[in-house]
Amino acid sequence: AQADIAVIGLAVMGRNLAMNIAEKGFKVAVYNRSSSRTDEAMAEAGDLAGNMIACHSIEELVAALKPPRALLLMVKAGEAVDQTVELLKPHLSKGDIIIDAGNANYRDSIARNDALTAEGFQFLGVGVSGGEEGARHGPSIMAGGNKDAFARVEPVLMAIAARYEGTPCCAYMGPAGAGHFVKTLHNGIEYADMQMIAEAYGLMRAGLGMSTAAIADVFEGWTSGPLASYLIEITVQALRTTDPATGKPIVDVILDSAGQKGTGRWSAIEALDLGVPASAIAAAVEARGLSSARALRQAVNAALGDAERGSIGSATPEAVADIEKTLLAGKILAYAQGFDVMAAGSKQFGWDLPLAEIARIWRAGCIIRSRMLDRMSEAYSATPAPASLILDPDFAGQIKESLPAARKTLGHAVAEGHAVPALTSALNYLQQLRASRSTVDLVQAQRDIFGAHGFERIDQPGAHHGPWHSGAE
Ligand code: NBP
Repeated sequence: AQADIAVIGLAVMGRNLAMNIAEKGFKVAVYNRSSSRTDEAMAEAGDLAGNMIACHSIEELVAALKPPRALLLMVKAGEAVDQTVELLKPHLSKGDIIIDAGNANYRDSIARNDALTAEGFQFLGVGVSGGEEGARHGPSIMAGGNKDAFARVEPVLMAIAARYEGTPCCAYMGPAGAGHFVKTLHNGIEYADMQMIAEAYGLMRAGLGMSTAAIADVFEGWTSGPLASYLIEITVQALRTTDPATGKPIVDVILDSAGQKGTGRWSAIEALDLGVPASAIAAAVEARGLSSARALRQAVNAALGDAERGSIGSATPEAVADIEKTLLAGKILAYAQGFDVMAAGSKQFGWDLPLAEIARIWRAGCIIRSRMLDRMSEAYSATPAPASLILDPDFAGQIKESLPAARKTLGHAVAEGHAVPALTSALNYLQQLRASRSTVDLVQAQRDIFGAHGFERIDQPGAHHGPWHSGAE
């Protein structure tokens, strides 16, 4: 036995992770349910195959590993994980570590951890972000599970992780479930960030009447400003690409219907479950859902006519700067919501999630990597940590500075018939939060009328009822 770790599941993610591990000088045993994929992965690995051991059976795989064995699963999330674990178990020894590095629901990771630890095995639920490129050259890695098991595989995970100014983007998040919970929120924030960028693009295209090339120039300018991020960079790439078949910008021939694999939706569900508003994330998840409801969209379009989207102004540098500020405020607020959900989850499950560390390991490798996360990491390093990112003096300042532009831009956008669900959700969230008095006084009155729920008064302590029922106070 000579392999340091096994990678099981050699589709896009698994084979790239295996090559990454091999490149860092570890010996990695590789296995895939369909053997042909194992052979393909070895062929693709070229020189790196020298550090890879191709295994065509579970027996071979288990025999190739140094004890206590570490087996990293990169199979399709869900049942495939349980089926693979069941196949492995009879061949494993107590203390062997099973690592699920796919996009598991964190509740499944907790259940798998409980079941496997009861049988004497160890389990890690590890969130890996960065897609194919990240897996190959350095992903962001969020690990949860038994601390000793993490320590055993830490050298491998640290070596393959992305680096930000030399520091690996890999950290221990807490007990089982914590790693996949954080990865879920990463993806929820990713949905919001992407949707908001798309909305800003829409405002420039249909609101300011700009060409795709001109919009690409604007986004390119933003790559060196406060919005600097991987997602803005790939936006420039997308907008600059021409469709070889038609010669049109490729975005103009891509069908406006997006799928989803579940993690964005899970983050919105968790937010609702924990009672934490994450309206910008939820709006982004819903926008994807609506995009894929094509038959309904076509029927509504036919019944009500095409949306008459009007101009929100001319394409002046000021109008474009206003959209940049709108996106900046929206992005900070969406991230604030995502971090709030993590803070609440941490409290609920007793995890003690390291929020500063999370922002730190998201600075490179993952899809939402951005300059802003550096500042977010600093914000959460303060003692005491801010109750919300909005309360960090620097982010508070940025929001305050951007707010007039956001209100103006989104006001025009709504008046002129543009759909800007994520950006307006973020703005509404802030307007509600900062209002000295909301309209929930009326809701309280309604609740008391139909359900005698009672209310507090602004001028007297205690519970009160309105004078609507006979005999009531
Ligand atoms: P897929 O999610 O497409 O899964 C394909 C792999 O799962 C193949 O190796 C396949 O084996 C294996 N598999 C299946 Br399907 N059912 C199985 C079963 N019952 N038993 C054993 N193996 C089974 O691969 P992926 O896109 O590389 O993603 C892997 C994981 O990483 C997923 O959880 C995904 O959500 C997560 N992830 C993906 C990305 C990304 O950008 N793609 C990013 C971050 C995380 P076969 O070859 O025999 O069919």
